[in-house]
Amino acid sequence: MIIIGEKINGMYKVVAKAIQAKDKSAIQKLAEEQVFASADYLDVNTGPASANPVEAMEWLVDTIQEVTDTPLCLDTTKPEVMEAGLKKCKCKAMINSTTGQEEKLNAFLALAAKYGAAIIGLAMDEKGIPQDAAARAEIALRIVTAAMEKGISLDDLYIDPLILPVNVAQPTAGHVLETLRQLKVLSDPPPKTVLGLSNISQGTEERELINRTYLVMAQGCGLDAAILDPLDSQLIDALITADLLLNKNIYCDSFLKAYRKK
Ligand code: THG
Repeated sequence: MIIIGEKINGMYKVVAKAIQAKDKSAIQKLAEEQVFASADYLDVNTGPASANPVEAMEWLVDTIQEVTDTPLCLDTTKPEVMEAGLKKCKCKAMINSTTGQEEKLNAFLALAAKYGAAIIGLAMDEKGIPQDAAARAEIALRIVTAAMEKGISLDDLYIDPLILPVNVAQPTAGHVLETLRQLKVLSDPPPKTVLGLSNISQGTEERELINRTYLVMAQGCGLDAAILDPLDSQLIDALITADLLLNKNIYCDSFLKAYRKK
């Protein structure tokens, strides 16, 4: 499982404040903690309130790269903010994200090709987020085809079926699992899959339990990567255990210790 640390997101008050105050140490601490806790990538999102998102993205990328060479997953809907971040990245980045909407898809796929970046494609388009698994898979197929036309390797493409909070969109949890299963038989090899796990528990009670339970269910359906909170150690232990039970890692008595990446 590829772990993308979610904590450097202006959605969090500490991060929004740090961006505003240009407080490097607050961001660098979050970067180092997540890397220590097994993150393979760090998500970088300036947040909804950022007054100058281009400047904020550049500052975040520079600030993080001062303390780690862990690859970054640049999380913005704006092509100009994405390109500003990509220009600064020293490692191969991940673009988070495009949708199936044609204009957007073309703009972001062009950036992926130009900068040699991986890219996440959300299973939504100009009509919004689809109701069922079949409609999600159809948009995913459109994104896969467009990426291949642009010469982007399937290996660099991650499809996100888009999970929503269980307290407002309960049937989505099942639709997303079904989409993950369908994507696995779309092609051989199939495109990779990713989820923004914490979405599922926004505004609910027992957030950590919901995140942890859903993650292992999604792993059972073939999920390849997740944007999640790596500082939740019980979540990481569940992830490692699910990978073991899926025969992705070999059992040894100290499997938790052995498969924690740090
Ligand atoms: N897919 C993709 N990218 C994504 C998402 C996705 N990026 C953003 C998001 N969804 C994943 N990241 C988060 C980060 C934080 C939270 C949820 C998802 C979160 N934040 C607290 C909250 O809203 O309750 C903030 C609490 C605070 O202010 O401290 O839950 O789906 N490709």
